[in-house]
Amino acid sequence: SAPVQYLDALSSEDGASRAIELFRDTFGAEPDGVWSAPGRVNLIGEHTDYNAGLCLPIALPHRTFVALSARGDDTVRLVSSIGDGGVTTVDLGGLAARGVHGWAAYPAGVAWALRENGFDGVRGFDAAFVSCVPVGGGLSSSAAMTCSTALALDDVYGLGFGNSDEGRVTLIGAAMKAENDMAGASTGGLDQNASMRCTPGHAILLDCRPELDAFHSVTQQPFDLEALGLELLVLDTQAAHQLNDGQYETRRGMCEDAARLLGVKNIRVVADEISHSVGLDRAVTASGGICAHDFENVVESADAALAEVLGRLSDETMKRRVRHVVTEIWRVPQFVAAFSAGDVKMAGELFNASHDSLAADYEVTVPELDVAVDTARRNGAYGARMTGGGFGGSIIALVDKGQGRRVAQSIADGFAAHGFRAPRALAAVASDSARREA
Ligand code: GAF
Repeated sequence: SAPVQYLDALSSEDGASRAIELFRDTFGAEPDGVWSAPGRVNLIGEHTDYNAGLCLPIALPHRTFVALSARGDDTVRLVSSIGDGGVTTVDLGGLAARGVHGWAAYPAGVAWALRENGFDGVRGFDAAFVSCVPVGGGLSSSAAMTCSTALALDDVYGLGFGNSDEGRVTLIGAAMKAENDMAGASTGGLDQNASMRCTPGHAILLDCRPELDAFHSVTQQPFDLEALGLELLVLDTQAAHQLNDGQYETRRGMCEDAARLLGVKNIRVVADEISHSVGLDRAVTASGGICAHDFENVVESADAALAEVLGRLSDETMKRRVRHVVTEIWRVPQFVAAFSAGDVKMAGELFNASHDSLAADYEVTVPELDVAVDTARRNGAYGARMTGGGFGGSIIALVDKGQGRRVAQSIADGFAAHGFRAPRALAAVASDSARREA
């Protein structure tokens, strides 16, 4: 088949100048500034965020840039390089949840959410978006848009949250509210935290327990692929991905039902209780690696204890959903420990186990994702898995440095043979969170 296409990231200069140009052409004025926010890939910890679990995302070099100006009224005017160049207008006055449709719900929803959260000083704005985060690729194009908007509004309306990690948590709240209540995507916080809190060269270990403050919810974990002679291939399968079509919400609802039936406030409690009772938590520490000599026995005991808990549920589908969430939460610290100890084989196996669980137990994969993962594994990847919400979107594969393009091509060839759309590849290095560009 044809050579696999790589999606390059826009440089800061390019992204900013294109956004300024679109703003000028559309609104006939200079913007107050340009801000940007990245897409993400989650290394492991999928469908755990809304279960108060653990995730491990990095920010992509691929970003959404917004040139934006404050207005003195309640009008929002939006234009995007991805659209047809037309301007969408929204009136913030009297706006209610689900009151905006299409992509405008995301940026307009952020201003609406900030006002709903009590920041009355936030008024209308003009904004021009330019992005290199593939839309619908499961790489958080939505969060890149809401987070770049939140940071811009914070700046032009002088809220003062953008300059600290703690303050950013407030902006994340508004970005999430925009997605949940305006766009109707009941997402859980992984994407917005990644876009707002990641730092170059690091993944964030994100602990989604709602009781944690900013200081305790994120720890920066060095993620240096170079040092291990590795490369992380990201491949957008181009199988359409959408989070507001009911499937995501159904998964989320079933997890909440399961927690109620088990008498716990969330599934994280189940994962932690078992982990503690069998010593899994003591065997796996981020600083000490995986230290139990009898690690396999510990994992077996954990699985047995989990089976016992699942025995208290009667619905077979629900059992599998809970099993995915609990085992996935366990895999996150194991991956951190394996990676920091340079145990590439184990890190890859954890990728594989995560994908297999998402496919068999959580049922959020599609044939394109399974074929891509399978092809990557057969072509030398240490491990491969879908990343993000699933139902389409992207995979990631841990491969030897210099092998990414070959593996991507083998997947593209496989896709051609299956009659799938041509996939697109991205080179992933752990990049910076949302920032002001100009
Ligand atoms: C999507 C959601 F937006 C996230 O909140 C998260 O649940 C993810 O799917 C699955 O881990 O990206």
